[in-house]
Order: sequence, then C-alpha cells, then structure tokens
Amino acid sequence: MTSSLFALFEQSGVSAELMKIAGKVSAGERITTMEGELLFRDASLPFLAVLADHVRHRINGKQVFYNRNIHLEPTNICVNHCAFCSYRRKKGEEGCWEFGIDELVKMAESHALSGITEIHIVGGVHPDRDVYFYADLIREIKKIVPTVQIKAFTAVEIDAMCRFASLGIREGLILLQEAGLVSLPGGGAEIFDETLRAKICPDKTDSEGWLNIHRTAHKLGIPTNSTMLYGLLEGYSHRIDHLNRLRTLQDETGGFNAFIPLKFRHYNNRFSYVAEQTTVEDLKNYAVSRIFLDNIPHLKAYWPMIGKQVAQLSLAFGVDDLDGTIDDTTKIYSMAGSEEQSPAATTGQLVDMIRGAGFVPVERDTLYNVIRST
Ligand code: V47
Ligand code: SF4
Repeated sequence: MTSSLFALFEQSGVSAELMKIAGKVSAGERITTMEGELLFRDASLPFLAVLADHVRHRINGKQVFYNRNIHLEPTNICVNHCAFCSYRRKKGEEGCWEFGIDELVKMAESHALSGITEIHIVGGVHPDRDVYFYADLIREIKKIVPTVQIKAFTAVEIDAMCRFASLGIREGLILLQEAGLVSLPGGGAEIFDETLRAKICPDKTDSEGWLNIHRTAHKLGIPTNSTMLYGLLEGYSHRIDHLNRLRTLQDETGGFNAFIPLKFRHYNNRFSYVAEQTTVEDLKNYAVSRIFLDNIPHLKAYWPMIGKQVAQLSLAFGVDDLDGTIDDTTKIYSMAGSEEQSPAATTGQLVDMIRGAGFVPVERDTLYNVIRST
C-alpha cells in the first residue's frame, strides 16, 4: 500500500489502532485476535475493502476462480437435530428423500456430457448408510464419469458413516480415498464455540472432532475446505475464535484449500425469529475473514446462498472463488430461503460476473489446478 493511501485513511479520520493494523497488513504481517475483533467492530467498509483486496492480491493477484460442478444430495434423512436446519426429515416423514446408488449414478451420468469437472456430494446423516455404502457410491460414479473429481461428505457425515461401520476415521477416509474421493467440503463446522454449538447443533460432531477429521484428511493428502455459519446468535468474538482455530490448524497441516462463510438463512427452521444479516455485514465478514486467514489460499462466496449480485460485490472484499455452475440439485439453502431457489449459472454468466467486477476469470478443477484462464 502506498504512503498516499495511508494519508487518505488518516485524512478520513481512521483511528491510530486501525492505522496500525493497516501497517501490519500492508507489510504482510499477521493480525492478532484482538485486532480481528477491532476490525469487525470499528472499521468502515471502504477501509476493509482496501485491506482485504491487498491480501487477496498478494495471494491470488487478479484471478477469480470458478469451476463446473453439480451438487448431489443423496438424502435429507438425518439422525441429528440442528436447530438451524430447514432440510432434515425423519425416515418416512413427508418431504424426505433417499436416492439409491443407481439413481445417483444416473444423475451424475446425465450431466457427464456438459463438461463438469467436479461432483460435490453432501447430505443428511442417514442411520442405515455406512462408509462402505458411500465408498461404493463413489466407485460406481467414477466408473461412469472417470475424469470427474469427487469432493464429498462433511466431517459430520464422515464421523457417523465410520462409526456405523465400526471403523476409525483414518481407516474410513482411506477407504473413501481409494474409491476416488479427492477432497472434503467444509460443512459441519458451524461455529466452534462450545456453548453456542450446544444451542444450535447439540448432537453434531463437536469442534475438536471436526478439526481432527480435517487434520486426519490433510495428513492423508486429502485437502479440504472450511466453513463458518454466521449470523446466528454469535458475536464477533465467536467468529474470530472460529477463524483462529482454523488458522492454527492450517499452520500445522496446510491442508485447507478454501474458507467459505455460510450466511444463516432463517426460513422453515427453529431460528426463524433471528433476523438475517445485512449485505453490509456479509461484506464485512468476507473482508475480515480474508485479512485474518492469511494462510488459507482461497475465500469462496457461495452464490446460491447469497445471490449472484452480492457474490459479485464480494469480489471487492477479498473473495477470489465463486464456486461452480451448480445445477438445480441443491436443496439445503433453497429450503432455508436462499436468494437462488433454482441455483444454476452458466460458465458464461460466471465469467461475465468476474470480468464485470474487474478481475480475471480462471476455470479451476477441485484441487485448484488451472484449466483455463480467459
Ligand atoms: O454445515 C445448513 C449449512 C452446510 C443452513 O466446501 C445452513 O465447497 C445457512 O458443506 N442457513 C453444508 N447455512 C453445506 C456445505 C458446503 C456448501 C457450499 C460449499 C461447500 C464447499 C460446502 O450448510 C452445513 C451448514 O453450515 N446450513 N442449514 C441454514 N439454514
Ligand atoms: Fe442433519 Fe446436516 Fe441438517 Fe444438521 S445440518 S440436521 S447434520 S442435515
């Protein structure tokens, strides 16, 4: 950052504490948890945009990544009872679904010719499906679409499917890896603070368990994503605590590819009385995450959740990944009231969104290998 930019900040009344943070970020130094909280509390949107853009530029230049993928949700039957979930059903309840392996393979096959490079699979924790079932699913999909990369199962699903098969996490992950799994999505992290977690998802894998499953995956050479569910009961200190636990694990393993903030959506769940966050809060959250997580390479805006317009705006707040061209197969968010009720974007639309915001579109595969830069 140039000294004239610092002078502009000073002229616009930015405090000495925030100027100190700007100095550190500009020098490539890590900020502390206290400084992270201060950014959330006191920094203006333009100040955050400049700092977050500086960090994104250091890591990713002008590149904004997207990929061609579909989401498969094998079932919404789930043994857990997360209070924010609009999607889970009991077995036999109206609105539940459970696709068999043949049906899921057919869904994958029907998209095979459209040029997808990734299949993202997440769903509920089905009581009768163990890790052997899911390894078979991956194997069968790979037989039909061998070149497609499979990113599948949150740490919460991995935890349960291994337990149901009386296998350890490491053994279960090896089975899935041998079947063709190349990456884990970041879901199930929610918020790590134990008191809040007990209120919003009491029977889910606990925070240490979530981090340990990701640590184990990283050590096996399986990179993963990370998420944070925000806008539900937590304060800024809880968000920074969450980001800090991710940053600490990343220092140890280097296995996280991306961080994806997931905005709480309040329709059809037990927290419907909680107002949703404003767009300004969403943008602040992206920026502070980008500045704080100096060691996680990619910050992803999940556009089916926040809508294409806010996703495009988020590119000015440190975001460098718009995820994929998801077909109308994801229900987790549409059932919770997300902007996009039938989420689908063509490659051309994503490219236009990225160019329109002044960045360079780069098609990537699941492991962030560059397929095409335009
Ligand atoms: O863990 C559920 C979230 C997650 C709601 O890694 C909700 O690329 C907001 O894993 N409001 C699962 N969020 C989704 C997931 C994911 C999504 C996108 C990209 C990636 C990736 C992973 O969905 C859950 C939970 O945090 N969720 N209900 C809700 N009402
Ligand atoms: Fe089950 Fe996932 Fe819903 Fe929790 S968020 S109840 S684990 S489907």
